[in-house]
Amino acid sequence: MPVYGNLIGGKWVKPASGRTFESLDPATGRPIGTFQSSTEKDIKKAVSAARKAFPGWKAVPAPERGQMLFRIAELLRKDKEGLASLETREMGKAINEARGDVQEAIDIAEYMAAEGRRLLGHTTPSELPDRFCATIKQPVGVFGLITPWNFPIAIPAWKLMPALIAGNTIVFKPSSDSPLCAIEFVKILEKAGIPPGVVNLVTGSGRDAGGPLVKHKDVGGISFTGSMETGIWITQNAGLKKVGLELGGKNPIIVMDDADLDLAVDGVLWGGYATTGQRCTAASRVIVHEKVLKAFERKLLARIGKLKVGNGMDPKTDVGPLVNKAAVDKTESYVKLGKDEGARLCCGGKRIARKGFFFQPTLFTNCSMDMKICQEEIFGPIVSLIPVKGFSQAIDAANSVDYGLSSAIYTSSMKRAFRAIELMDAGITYVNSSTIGAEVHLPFGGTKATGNGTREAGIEGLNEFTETKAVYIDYSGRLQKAQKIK
Ligand code: UN1
Repeated sequence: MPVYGNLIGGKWVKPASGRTFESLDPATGRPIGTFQSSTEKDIKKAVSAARKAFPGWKAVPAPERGQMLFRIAELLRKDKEGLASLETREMGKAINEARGDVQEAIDIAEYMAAEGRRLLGHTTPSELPDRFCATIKQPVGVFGLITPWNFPIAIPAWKLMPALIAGNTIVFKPSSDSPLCAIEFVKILEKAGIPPGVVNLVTGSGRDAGGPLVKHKDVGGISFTGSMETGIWITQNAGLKKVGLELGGKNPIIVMDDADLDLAVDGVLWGGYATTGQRCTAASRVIVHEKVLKAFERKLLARIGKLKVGNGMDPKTDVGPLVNKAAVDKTESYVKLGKDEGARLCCGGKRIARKGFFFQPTLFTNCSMDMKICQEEIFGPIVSLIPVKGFSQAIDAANSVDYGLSSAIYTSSMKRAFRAIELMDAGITYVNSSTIGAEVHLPFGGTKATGNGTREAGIEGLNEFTETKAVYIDYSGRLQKAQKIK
């Protein structure tokens, strides 16, 4: 079994604790590697390496940093197939989706590489004569990145690429369910010429490695994607650091009575069961106009019956395993809860008796918004149908959850589409398309409990990793006072 180290100051090293953990292939339950259980001591070393590397990295002209990001994109493209298979082996998603995950990393690398020649500030007039005013973007310093396993290359890339182009140095703590993807990704950054100490990688648990990173006084910012509970803990423990959070969703698809039902079925299948429901953007609630409920349910059930559950490496697989045993237990507990709450189970509902962590694609109907299965993020292959009487009830249902990440409406009415764009309380709204499939040059993030107002990717994604400095240059040769002070 290969044993992997931490990357600190350009060297692959063993941690202080001497303890290790294994990452399992969720399709077989077999381990694929041994990794370091790091603790505060290792985090301290990594932060100090990042701090040491910061002035040098900040001084590299941004277009030159951009060249390295272009090289990262090139290397990712070259190794796309290898990385995609590794993802499937380590966290289970269907191989075709794993390719998409690597592609998303290539896309953001290229997008942020080009930012090396922009990183735009703005100029603006002064209220005084002979004074020039402008803003510039500066790096924050050492940034801590804490990432999940469900997009084990794309999400680290969403954070690493803007952080790097802006001139930050990094301590990266990946999920313990996908450390090997993180390690292989970081090796590509090394190969592309990112200097030693600029990106440091420390594996280990959230409690023993993530916690000390969040609390470290020399870390200027934390970017986290994961659960709401951990996100709240971070805001309470990060002190005055810049904190960027993406904390999941309970994303609705509204299906109106004037919708193309077959198109909507495609969207629900893709949004609800792709990545086995393990996306922050997964469509876990489908709010259906009662007039079309029966017809929609029938069409959807027929299609769910055809989904092929299996090892993600099989190109015919639609739905891979869940990531680990805990995820299977959690999904199962929500099936029981749904039944107890009075929802009607249409199909699925059971773990699959074979090696690995498989669960049947599951559909509930006759659900109502007061049920926990319609309120809580399950992160498994469960979709709930919620009947409504009309448009305004649909919007109310869509908005009556804590989260606000993604949302969608299927309708042929222009008026309803635009109303929904205006009224759905979420960071993303799709019209006649599913809740998943965000593109990297648009901002990604959500309202309410999905986060703290930051956005990743797109031009807005740079804000999380930069400080904006206001600059005043006075060329009058005398002391000038603003605010009309004489
Ligand atoms: C996530 O699940 O956290 O829009 C990210 C999508 C993907 C990203 C999902 N591009 O579904």
